[in-house]
Amino acid sequence: MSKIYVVGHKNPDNDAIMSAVIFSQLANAVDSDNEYVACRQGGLPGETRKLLEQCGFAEPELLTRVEPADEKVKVILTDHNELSQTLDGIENAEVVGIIDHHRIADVTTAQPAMFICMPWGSSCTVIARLFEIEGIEPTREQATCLLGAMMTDTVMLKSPTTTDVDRRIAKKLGDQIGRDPVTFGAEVFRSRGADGFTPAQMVSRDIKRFDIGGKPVFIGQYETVNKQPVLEQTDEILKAMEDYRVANGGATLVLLVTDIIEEGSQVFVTGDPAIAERGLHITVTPEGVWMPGVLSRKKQVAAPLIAAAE
Ligand SMILES: [Mn+2]
Repeated sequence: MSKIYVVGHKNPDNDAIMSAVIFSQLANAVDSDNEYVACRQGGLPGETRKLLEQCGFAEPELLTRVEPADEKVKVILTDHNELSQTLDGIENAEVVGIIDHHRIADVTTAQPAMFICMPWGSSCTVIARLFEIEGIEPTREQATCLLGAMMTDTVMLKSPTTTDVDRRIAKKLGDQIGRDPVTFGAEVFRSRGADGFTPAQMVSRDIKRFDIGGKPVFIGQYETVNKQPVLEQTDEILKAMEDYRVANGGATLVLLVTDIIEEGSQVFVTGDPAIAERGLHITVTPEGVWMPGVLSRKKQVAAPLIAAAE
């Protein structure tokens, strides 16, 4: 029996944690030859902590780096396949699987591996589909966590990353737990402890590093149900962005303050603005640029930045 650690990306969001927790449970149910252990690379988002508590699921173990060993540690990565978002020392691990919904990036494996990546709204959608394929009905608690992560990752099915598969599975899970998915999703968003964050936390709580045009670019996203009180702290936010960028060696830092009710993002940039200006067709200003309809970091910000650098 080998232990296989299942872990989402750095600066975990709800989907990164829930995909590791629920996939481990599914894998333990179908594969008795191995033991799957859910892990996390950082602190739990507020809504994730509440959902896990409510469902009686343990907090995943903290795992941030892999040390060299005679027998390599086995890992499955969820919700990412970018080297810049994965475990430190990943070269010391054997990546036996990836479950994701992002672009295919730069994590490589030495051996054949399970690689399940679908262009859907969340990694938890992919996992809910795996339950269907395995012919296993998720428990009420599993359905609650899967649906919660689907709703935060798709901004209650409003993000352009949302597909018909997400809508179908969200309805099915919602029916199972007796909740309307969007109403339930709004509750999950509110349970995050909205707007109790410092500017430094707004910048760093959900930030991803990308290597774009050979340069390290950080893209953070802070989702809120009311952007106004956040924007009143613009000066402090810009300072926190610049502190984070310098401390982490970024060339550019882009922060989206996403208003999920108004359905758009105020975009702030520190460091070299050229890549953001080219990719997003904006002129960067200190007060930020309102981009209506921009809800998805992946599809509406990271992808055009990467495309503009090619
Ligand atoms: Mn995700």
